[in-house]
Amino acid sequence: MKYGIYYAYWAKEWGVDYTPFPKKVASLGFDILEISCAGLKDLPEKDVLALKSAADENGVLLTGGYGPRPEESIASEDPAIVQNAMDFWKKTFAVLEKLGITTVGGGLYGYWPVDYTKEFDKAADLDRSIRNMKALADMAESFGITTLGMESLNRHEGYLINSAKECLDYVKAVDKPNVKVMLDTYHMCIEEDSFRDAILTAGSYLGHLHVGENNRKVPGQGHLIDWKEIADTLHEIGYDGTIVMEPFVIHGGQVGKDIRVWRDLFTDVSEERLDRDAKESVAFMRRVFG
Ligand SMILES: [Mn+2]
Repeated sequence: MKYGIYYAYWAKEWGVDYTPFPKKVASLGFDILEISCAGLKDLPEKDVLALKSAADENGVLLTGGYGPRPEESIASEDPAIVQNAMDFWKKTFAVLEKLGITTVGGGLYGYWPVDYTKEFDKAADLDRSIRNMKALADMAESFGITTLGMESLNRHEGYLINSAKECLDYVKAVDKPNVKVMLDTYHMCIEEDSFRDAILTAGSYLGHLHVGENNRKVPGQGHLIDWKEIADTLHEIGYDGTIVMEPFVIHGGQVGKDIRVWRDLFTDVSEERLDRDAKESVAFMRRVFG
């Protein structure tokens, strides 16, 4: 297994200067830095190269995460929006390739976070999404993307894929080798009957995993999740891939708004405190997951 962390733990906005992050996360004990695809296609070439150098120098693997904007949804009934989404990904994949990124995950099959004041037709949206994902998968493959993680999200954030079972059905319908199931223990707390059953359902289709507590603090600081059970089940299905923690503990900015964090989850949310928690958590993960 390789262990990572999503940069937005420390950030209030989606697009930031990532250059200092590889050194930071390596020093805290991580193998992976997950960055957002937001704004990547517009990142100046020198910044792309600086991030790649920083990652290489620190032996850090980069992965990508993304929640497409409404105008980037491949499930849209508007062909112009689908075309815009494909254009977005073509430019984004080109940058990911330069960064050596081969794994991208998130609600890539639609848009995020969903605006529930708008009407939608789940079956029709799924149909279009599956059809368009086949084309997106082929495009991704041409840029060296080996894993497009279809992240199963909780009901408040999405309606197309809420469970491991729905995710597996989607992935099988797309039927492309680089389109895989992606689970997130935070969303699983809300949607699944059992962590074990959900992971067994994903089985060999699991391509990426987000970890976080019920309260989105770092693993080890919640009250609900049996991490040993999750570790044992991952071993049982032979999963040896990427595990990225995705904590969100600071309110404010667009990150806080999109994630619905309306309070700081600690009195002390200093960088030192966040660093210490992340360091202890990845050590905890390595102990439990072996
Ligand atoms: Mn996630």
